[in-house]
Amino acid sequence: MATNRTFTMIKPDAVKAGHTGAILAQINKAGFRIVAMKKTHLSAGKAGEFYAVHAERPFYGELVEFMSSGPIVAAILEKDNAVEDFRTLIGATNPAEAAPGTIRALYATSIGENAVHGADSDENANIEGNFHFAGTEMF
Ligand code: FUP
Repeated sequence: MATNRTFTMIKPDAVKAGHTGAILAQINKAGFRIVAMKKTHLSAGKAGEFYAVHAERPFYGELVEFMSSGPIVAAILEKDNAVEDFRTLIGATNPAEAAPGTIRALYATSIGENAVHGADSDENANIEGNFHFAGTEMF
């Protein structure tokens, strides 16, 4: 279900640097509609839960520390082909490999502090959206 929805987070580096407005404007201009959105600060426990799929990876500890280091903006976005189109809009995980003009090329500083998250499948978009939002917060 919800194949036209994706889930994103503007990460602590980009929020701290004051890029929230510019990133939301770019998302808007690319044709995504905001279904749900909030500014929040994940605890280390919650960040660890969100990224549990990476628990065995060597960067997991740093990832959890970074994602709980400051406020984020979480959002569910809607558009035809949302997951794939949003991955294109944000660019490669490593900003050094991100296409020019993509959000990560513009605002990310490293592979670890890469400005934004984008769900990688319809299934994960749904799981991640439900992790952050109740059904009554989606419009
Ligand atoms: P992406 O789907 O592009 O966010 O990338 P991944 O799911 O592979 O990784 C999730 C997050 O783990 C990245 F956003 C940043 C972090 N990461 C690292 O810190 N180092 C790596 O080598 C790979 C990922």
